[in-house]
Order: sequence, then C-alpha cells, then structure tokens
Amino acid sequence: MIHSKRALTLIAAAIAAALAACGEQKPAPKAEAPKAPPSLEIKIGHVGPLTGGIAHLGKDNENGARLAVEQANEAKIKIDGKDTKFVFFAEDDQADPKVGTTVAQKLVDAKVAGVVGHLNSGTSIPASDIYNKAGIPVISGSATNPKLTEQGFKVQFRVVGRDDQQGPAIASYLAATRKPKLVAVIDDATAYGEGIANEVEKTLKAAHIKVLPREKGNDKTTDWKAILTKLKGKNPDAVFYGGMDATGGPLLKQGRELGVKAVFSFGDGACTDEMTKLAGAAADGLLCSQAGIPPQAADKKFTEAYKKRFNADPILYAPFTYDGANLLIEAMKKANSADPAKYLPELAKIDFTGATGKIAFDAKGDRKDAEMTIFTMKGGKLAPIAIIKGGQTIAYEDFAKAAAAPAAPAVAPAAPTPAPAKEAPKK
Ligand code: ABU
Repeated sequence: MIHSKRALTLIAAAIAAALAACGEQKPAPKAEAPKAPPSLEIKIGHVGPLTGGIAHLGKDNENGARLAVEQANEAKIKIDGKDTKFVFFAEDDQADPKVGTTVAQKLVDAKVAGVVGHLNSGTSIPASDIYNKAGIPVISGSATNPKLTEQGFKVQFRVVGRDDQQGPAIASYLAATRKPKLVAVIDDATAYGEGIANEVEKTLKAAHIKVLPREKGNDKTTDWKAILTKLKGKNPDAVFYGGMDATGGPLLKQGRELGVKAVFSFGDGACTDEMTKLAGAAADGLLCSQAGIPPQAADKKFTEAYKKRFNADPILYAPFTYDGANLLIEAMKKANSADPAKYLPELAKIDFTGATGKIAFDAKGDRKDAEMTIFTMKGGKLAPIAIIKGGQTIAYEDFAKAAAAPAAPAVAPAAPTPAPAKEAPKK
C-alpha cells in the first residue's frame, strides 16, 4: 500500500513535470513581416479661382500643377532615401483677396511644403505675406503685377513676366502697328487690371499719344454700355482694357454693338480663346498680349500629356503652373529634402528647362528673360504674331522655327518701339 502510494506520487510528479515542460515549450518562430520601406508624404498646394467668372482659368492653372504632381508620383521619386508621395491640395480663392488670405493660412496650417499660385495678382500679393511668415515657397504661374516680387519676400517667385514688361510691350506694339492718335484706357480696379492699364498709359504718353481720362469698372462688370457710350462720343482710335476675359468679352461685344470702331487691345487676363465665346465675331481683330510664350509653343510632351489627362487644350497659363510645380519638386530633389528652409536656397538658384523653356530666377524671384507674346484674334482663334524678349521683337513664325531648330533663336535688334512683326492678312 505504502509502495503503491509512493508509485502514484512519482507518477503524478512525472505528469506535472511533463506538463510544465509542455508549458515552457517555445512556439515555433513566426516568419517576420517585411519592414515597410521608409516613406515621405509631401503636400503641395495650388490656389486659384475655381468658382466665379474666371473659374475656367483657375481650373486651367490647377490642371497644370496637378499634372506635374501626378507625373512626379508616377516617377517614384526618392527624397532622403525615402519613397515619396506628393499629395496635391487644390484650393479656391474665388479671385477674392480676403478669401485668398484665408486659403493661404489654411494651406500653411495643413503644413504644405510649397504652393503654386495664386492666379490673380490681387490675391497673390496679400497671400504672399502669409507664406513669407511661414517660410513656405510659393510660385505664381500667372500673377503679373510687379508688386508681388517687389516686397522683398524670399519665398516668392513667378514664372511669367511682369506688367512693367507686358504693358510697354502691348502698348508699343499697338502704337507701332495701329498708330493711334487717341486711346481710351479702361480697367477693372484690381491690382492686375489697374496696374497694367497704368503701364500702358505711361508707355502711350511717352510715345506722345493722347490718352483719355481713365474709365473704371470692376472684376464683375458685364454691362459696359454707359462707359462705351461716353467713349464713343470721344471717338478714340484704340481702347485698352486691363482686366480678365469674363469682363473683357462683354466690353468688346457691347463696344461693337454700339458702333465703337476703335482697335480693342487687352492684356493677358483677357487674351484667351474664350473671347470668341464671349464676344462672338466682334472678337476678330483683337490685339492682346500674354506675359510668356504662347501655349502652342510649350513643350509638346506637356501639351499631349495635358490633353490626354484633361481632355482639353491648355487655355492660358497651365504650362507655367506645370513648370511651377516641377520647380518645387526639382528643388526638393536637389536639396534631398522637402523642408522649405532646406530646399528654398536650391529653388532660388535653380536652372531648369521646363515646358515653357529655360527658367532661372533673379534676386527678386522674377523669371529671368521672360518672353512677352503679342496675339491677334483671327477666325475665332488667337494667333501669336510676335515675341518680345529683352526689348527685342521677333516675328512668331521665326521664333517657332528657331525653337524647333537646335540653335537658339536669333532676335531682331532692339528698337525704341518693338518693330511690328509681319501679320498674316486678315481672313
Ligand atoms: N496676369 C493676368 C491675370 C492674373 C493677374 O495678374 O491678376
């Protein structure tokens, strides 16, 4: 009995030991999950009017920047050894200066690394102060008022020319080719419209051309009949309007309806094919300018990719906002960082060939050697007739030929007023 008790105890101890041993058994090692490669998310903002009368231009600008960001993601760029994903933040400033600052602060709060925009000078100028305080680089692809880059903000750049280049270019071309004796100047009371109108007036007066007292609307004016009736009585040879196409179209249409015979001449904001929709046949003969190369002279790879992606042709400054976004990305690549403090110095000294040609910035952040293009409206389409660069004028057909050839374009010698380029006979 004693023996069997002892045997039972031994058996129980053996079972306990076996169970304990089982408990201690280590699980078979699991296969380790592969480590996710380090990644980096970089936010890039774009701002333009996406609602209101010039929403079509805001969307065109946005599309250009969006395409660059999408292509950068497809290219699987690495920054600081990390797989990089660019995230595009598109905002609507309604072309309103107050909304522009609100939206700029929103992008700063969202910690964007850089911004392309805004479209309008009137929104870009107040917003630039917000980006500057936050140290965030910002490149406008369309704002042309000189003040934008005259404020001494190190973060501010633009890839189009300025209105103190564009105003003299279109006014000189108008003076040299149409030889007006009396010109009416109208503006939309925005930073852009008033600014370019001032530059045009200054240039015309310097050429001893009489200018009527300034007439003003605003950026929503579509009924110009009172102003046009008053002007008709003065019989000007030319009318210059500083404003956008949404207001310039009705101005031109109503001018012709009221029998104003003057040559109509606009700056870049109203130098779009949209004029045909807005003014119909009255748009024919319009003389206008853009503060860069024309969309049709942009790199074909860009134009084809834009068309494929958005099922539309670029309208005005999409090639420039495309370049703006690519410049931000290129500077980040060069700095191997998306930290604005680190890549800003690379942006300031960049030398880049984009869809709109070679881009480098001067000390103010303006594009060096920006081209100006003069157009005329023929058969419902804007046709570029001349390129003005560094005070020199070249017929557009020669510019296009030279651009297609490997050598740099030759330009005609400088003239006090740009030598009129040959215009194709009117249809
Ligand atoms: N440059 C014409 C339109 C944009 C702006 O400067 O307001």
